[in-house]
Amino acid sequence: MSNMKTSIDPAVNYLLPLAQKAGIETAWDRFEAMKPQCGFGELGICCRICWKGPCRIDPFGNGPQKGICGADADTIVARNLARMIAAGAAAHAEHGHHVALTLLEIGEGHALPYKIKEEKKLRNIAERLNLNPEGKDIKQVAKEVALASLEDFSRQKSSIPCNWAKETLTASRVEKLVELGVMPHNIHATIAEIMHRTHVGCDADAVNILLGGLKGALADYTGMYLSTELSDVLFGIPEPVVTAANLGVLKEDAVNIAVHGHNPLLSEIVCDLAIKMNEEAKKAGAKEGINIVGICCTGNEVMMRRGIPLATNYLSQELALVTGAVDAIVVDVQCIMPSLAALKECFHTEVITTMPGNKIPGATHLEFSEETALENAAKIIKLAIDAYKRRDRSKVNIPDYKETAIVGFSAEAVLAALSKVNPEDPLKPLIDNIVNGNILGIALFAGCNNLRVTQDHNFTTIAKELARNNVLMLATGCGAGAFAKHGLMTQEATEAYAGDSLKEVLTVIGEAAGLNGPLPLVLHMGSCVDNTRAVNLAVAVANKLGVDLDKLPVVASAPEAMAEKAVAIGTWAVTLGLPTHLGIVPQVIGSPLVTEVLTEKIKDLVGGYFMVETDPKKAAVKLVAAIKERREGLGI
Ligand code: NFS
Ligand code: SF4
Repeated sequence: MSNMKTSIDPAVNYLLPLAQKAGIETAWDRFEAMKPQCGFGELGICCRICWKGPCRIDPFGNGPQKGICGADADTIVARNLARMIAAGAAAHAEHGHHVALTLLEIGEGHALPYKIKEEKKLRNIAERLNLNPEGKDIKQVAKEVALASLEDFSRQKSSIPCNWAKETLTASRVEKLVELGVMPHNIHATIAEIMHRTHVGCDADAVNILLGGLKGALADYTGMYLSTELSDVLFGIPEPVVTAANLGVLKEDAVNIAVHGHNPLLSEIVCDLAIKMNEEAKKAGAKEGINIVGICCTGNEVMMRRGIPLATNYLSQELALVTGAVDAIVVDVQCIMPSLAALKECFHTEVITTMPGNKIPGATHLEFSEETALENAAKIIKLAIDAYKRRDRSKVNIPDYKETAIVGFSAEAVLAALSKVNPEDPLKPLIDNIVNGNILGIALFAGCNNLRVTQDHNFTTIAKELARNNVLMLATGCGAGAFAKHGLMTQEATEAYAGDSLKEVLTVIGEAAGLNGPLPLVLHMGSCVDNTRAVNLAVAVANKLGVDLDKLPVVASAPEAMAEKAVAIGTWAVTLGLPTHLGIVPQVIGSPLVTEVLTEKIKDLVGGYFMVETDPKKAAVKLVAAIKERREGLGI
């Protein structure tokens, strides 16, 4: 291993040496073996779009400056980036599409093991989408909302923007995006458009391709937004709940089932059924019954809706199995390391894939469908109980590390807490404290883990610096996982790290909301698709102040970004007007033009821009500076 520390997570540092001793390979080993990584790829100047290639541009200027077809570095970099955005958008789109189709089935009265948990929210959504829900039967409302959402995947008139984009942003932002020609009318069509224009021999104008990328990012936003909101309708609006995070949440005397991936459709049913099948697990000898734990964003979804503890975030998913105590890991879509199935060779763990388009060789495939969700879940739990019986106790090593985490701060939950301070005007206490400087600004942490940096280190370092500077922090995805694992989603963290004025505000709100103390230092807003919850709040604040999003002292940061989805999210954050930090150097710097557009020129177009800074302390300084610049702009 190199000198760089692998992780600041004590559970990882406990388990990695054990894995090494046992000859079990992890992502950290494979990362070492991959070095040196390809410089052309790192700079984004390798093109494999057609079979005349691969082509690569010599970054030093001595070798080829054009691919065989004549595409230069700018075209190649822009095309590669746009394709990443399209892939990220496709991932979120499929997720949202799946949830919307499920809602439609329910609205049409088909027998599914789901029901509408949040009627009021559904009616609110219907109103927001201009569907006049008053007096209509709830099933009818569900059907209309589902159809209006599905319209965002099928609309043919390109002059009509997606419902979920148009109705969730400030009017001035919508106007600007329409003017720039980057407002999507159809999520799937926008993804297809990017794939077309980046095909060999199509769009060669880097800036034009990047504009296509912005549109793709907004399609991503649209898919995510509807995914989050419709999931709330089916599974409940998250409310603050106290739970725990890190691998110490696994239990020696329980059938441990890890749910991993992104879509709550299956994991919700697994959780429901686990309660019913608890006795069966006990009969099999597991004194504590069934213990469900989460990984990645499925973990975030069930954590914030049900208080299910989070086992770990992206990078350490393999180590969950190295504990020898996971009896089954059930995965759906996205961010699942194919290596999990190989780990099955060393342990008794059942690795169960569930989605037709997400199989892993060596895993057990139990295909999920909405109609058979209950049977699927029962089979999964049975497999887990059987595996538990085979568990080799001599291989069990549960690290004794877990931290308390208060999670579940949906936009509704934040507003509910604020309304305890001011029932007539819940946003007022937030806005007043931003204006008077008690809260310097707001930072949204998102994104993954990446082996290029020490796991979780950037997140915690930046957060502690921002806290000292009185910045209110929100987090989602594996970033949220990092904060939960390291105890930053606690009241103690607020006491320890928040600057005086931030502490005072968090305490007033926390006390009013009945938490007997401050709000946690970092507010857990959910999975990655739930980044739109933060937009929801930001738009409410912007509308109240009568300004657009690019005027607010709000910033975003993805200190360990990795996935194509993260590229898409980062790009829409910029497009919506936010200064957005990346702690990983994006694979674009082989084109000075693209780099300049994304970090500078784009500011004139949309107000937001990317800031690249790999040093977390310096990143915090830059984020604070960006917030202060916005404050100056507002004259506060
Ligand atoms: Ni987001 Fe969630 Fe994690 Fe990154 Fe993957 S799990 S959707 S992509 S790695 S944060
Ligand atoms: Fe090379 Fe052009 Fe083909 Fe890319 S599209 S591989 S640059 S010939």
